[in-house]
Amino acid sequence: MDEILLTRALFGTTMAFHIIFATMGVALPLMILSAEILYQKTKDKDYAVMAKRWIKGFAILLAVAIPSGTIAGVQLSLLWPGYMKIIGEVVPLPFQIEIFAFFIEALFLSIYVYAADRLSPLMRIVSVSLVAFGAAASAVLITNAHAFQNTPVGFRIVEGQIVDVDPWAAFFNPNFIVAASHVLVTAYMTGAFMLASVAAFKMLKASPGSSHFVYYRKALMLGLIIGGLFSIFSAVTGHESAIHLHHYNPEKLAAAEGLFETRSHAPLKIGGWTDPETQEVKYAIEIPGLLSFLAGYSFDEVVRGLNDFPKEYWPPLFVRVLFNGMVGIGMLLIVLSIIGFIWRHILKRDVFPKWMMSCFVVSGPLAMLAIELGWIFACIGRQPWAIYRVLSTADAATTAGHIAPLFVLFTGLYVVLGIITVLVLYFYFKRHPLAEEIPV
Ligand code: HEB
Repeated sequence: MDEILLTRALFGTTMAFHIIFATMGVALPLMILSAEILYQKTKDKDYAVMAKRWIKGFAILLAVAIPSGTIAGVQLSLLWPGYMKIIGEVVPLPFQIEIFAFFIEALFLSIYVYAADRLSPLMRIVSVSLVAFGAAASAVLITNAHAFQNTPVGFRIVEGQIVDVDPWAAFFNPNFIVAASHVLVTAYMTGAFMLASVAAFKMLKASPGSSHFVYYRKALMLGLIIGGLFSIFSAVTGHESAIHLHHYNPEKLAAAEGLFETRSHAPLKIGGWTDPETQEVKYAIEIPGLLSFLAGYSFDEVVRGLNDFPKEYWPPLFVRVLFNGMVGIGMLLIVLSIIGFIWRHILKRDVFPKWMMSCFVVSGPLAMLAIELGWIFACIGRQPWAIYRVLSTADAATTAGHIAPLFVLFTGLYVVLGIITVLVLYFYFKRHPLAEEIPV
């Protein structure tokens, strides 16, 4: 493997690992807040227990999110000096403000974790809200740097020098709002489905009708309802992201859709894979005109194809599979949460059929997979650029070499850290079973 590919693999592995914990770190406070509010409203003690147990899980996951995020930050500077030079000169703001967001989150988290029993109901809600706010702000700010890579504005390069810097223009780059909202809502969606998965798994082990079964069913429904709502928002913001690509990064959209010739009435192709030889998408279901319609709300909308761009600017064509995987999972989870909701709240059934339970159990990991696919699609689909049309990935990368041993070392570290996290979660909740709070 060449050094640049290794550098990308190393950084990509770090990000793929970090994003799991970052996502949970953003989403869990919202779930805890929802349980808190439900408890204050209904006085149903189950929800207080839920908030209490979720915050413990959240604290454990945050303990991995922080060091892995720190590794990501350090690797950003060490592996991508060319990139950090431009970021440092043009958009340092998101990284600087993020430190404050992190302080708010950490401060109110300790207040809530260690003093929840002594806080008034209002102060409990205020502190969890501030934890949620800090976490969301961090996610939005970091996404800001990613958005700048897609639509870099707020500076000019004259004879290799960066001039006319306007950091706020760079901060409010055209991709910012779209990307930040998609990242935020998909994180909330994923956290909710992750908790739904755990609840469904536990329900399968509890005897129907028991107090524990009822507790887990409440947790499952809370996860499904919030997850379902946010999966609809994910589709809306995802659709906005696609329109954004249509205007600002058409070769990424063309690669995602396997579109080679620029045309109006462009069809939407679902599934399949792109054959670069024949320039066709094989084994896809084609819906005539829909891509044009989705991109511009008119069948006459002209969507640009890959052949409009020099071949060295084409993203790898396999990104289509990543994109379809993400969209497919999103659609599936919308349907699943609607079915679950109808079954429980409209048909008023107390137990779910086995197949539905199995779907609930896999819903969380599936959503997390969609997060990974989304990030990989967004970043591989931007290739060959680190900063679109400004800095190539090759120019951004370090030339120091010796990446292979680092890659092996860090991958090993993540495997070990991942296993330890699962064990810590497992043993913590085994030592503190639900029976401690709610008699069977
Ligand atoms: Fe997504 C990304 C679309 C769903 C996660 N997305 C993305 C993109 C697009 C989309 C176009 C790219 C952007 C750029 O690059 O700029 N989606 C979409 C759609 C849908 C979706 C249409 C429907 C359904 N997603 C989804 C889901 C999830 C996601 C479900 C999870 C859960 N994505 C994601 C991520 C990303 C994406 C994480 C990365 C970031 C950005 O934004 O970029």
